[in-house]
Amino acid sequence: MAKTALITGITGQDGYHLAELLNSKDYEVHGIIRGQHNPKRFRVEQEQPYVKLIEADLTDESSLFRAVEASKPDEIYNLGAISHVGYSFKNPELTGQVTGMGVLNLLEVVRLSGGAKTIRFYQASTSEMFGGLDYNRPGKGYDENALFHPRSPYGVAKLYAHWITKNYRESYGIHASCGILFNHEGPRRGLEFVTRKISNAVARIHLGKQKNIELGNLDPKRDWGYAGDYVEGMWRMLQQDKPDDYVLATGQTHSIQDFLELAFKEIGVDDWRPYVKQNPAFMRPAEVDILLGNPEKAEKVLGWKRKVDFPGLVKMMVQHDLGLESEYNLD
Ligand code: NDP
Ligand code: GDR
Repeated sequence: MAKTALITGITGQDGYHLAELLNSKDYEVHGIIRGQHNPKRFRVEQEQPYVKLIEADLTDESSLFRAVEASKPDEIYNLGAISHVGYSFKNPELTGQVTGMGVLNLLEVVRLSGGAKTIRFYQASTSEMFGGLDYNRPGKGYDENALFHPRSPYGVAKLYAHWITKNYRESYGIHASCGILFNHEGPRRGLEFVTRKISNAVARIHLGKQKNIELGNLDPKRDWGYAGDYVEGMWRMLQQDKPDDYVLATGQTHSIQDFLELAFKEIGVDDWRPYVKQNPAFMRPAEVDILLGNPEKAEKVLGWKRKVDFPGLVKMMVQHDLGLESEYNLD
């Protein structure tokens, strides 16, 4: 019989890819959308008409209760969050409420609605929980047992969410798994994140719509993969007999300068430096210098492996934005 899934964060990057994947597997897909007038509703309705939208908010437990009642899910994927690290420094309390306490709200709904033994739960944990300081540098890559030292209100909220999910698994026997996902990007990435900001600016510079790009710190390194590959890993976690936590990563790390290098090469520019201006407004009070993941457990247990490599990812994003920016005048 076809399964039913409830996705929070349906309007986000991962929500898009996961809904596509589950629909291709004949799931009935429900998605939580927030706000009295969410401009992204139109996008979902146009592109993914199979998604049944339910109005709710992670900070409003009764709304989540109604969403679970209405959808009767076999699987819940909690992707909703304040997800921008820089923004979390400006709105730390809101971040705590949505990204941290929102997860508790949803887990309580699973438990109190009698779903502890019937609903499988995925929590979107993150590599931002590691932090990358001198005493816990990644070495060969952070795995599931590496030390946590979050460096932002976002990372701290996610760490609470991570542990409360594990706690509900241990306390109430909920089939709840945390995917500790390293950065994953793609053409659906929000323009506020550095990779998409660069790919979009490069396309606009090429088309003469923009002269340069303002960025913050260019030195940090990230383990960047493709979002379409990562949602497959989320799904696989919930198909296991036993719940557990898994790192999804590529096992390679690259700096923002590496990303700039490849992105500008895509439009035939060898030296990107004249086009990039540094603006302190995009710097963070505390930075995560280096992230590198070790996906060995997911590869072995889930049979998961990323398909798109770093050059392929940069190319995909720049080519997408060249198409988009040539077709539409978004100014
Ligand atoms: P996005 O920022 O693209 O999407 C976030 C989603 O959360 C949006 O749909 C947003 O809705 C929703 N949301 C925000 N606030 C609330 C709220 N109060 N109630 C309900 N929904 C809300 O994130 P991604 O798709 O990139 O990431 C998905 C999840 O995975 C997030 O939890 C993120 O923190 C985590 N993650 C992401 C990684 C990545 O590299 N992409 C890596 C590791 C973890 P709206 O459109 O209305 O704002
Ligand atoms: P990150 O992604 O913080 O890793 O979190 P982001 O793309 O925002 O930043 C990556 C690195 O780039 C540096 N940077 C800039 N970042 C942004 N956004 N804008 C800039 O102009 C800029 N200039 C330099 C940042 O300082 C940082 O070092 C993402 C999110 O998706 C989280 O939700 C997720 O948990 C983690 O990835 C894994």
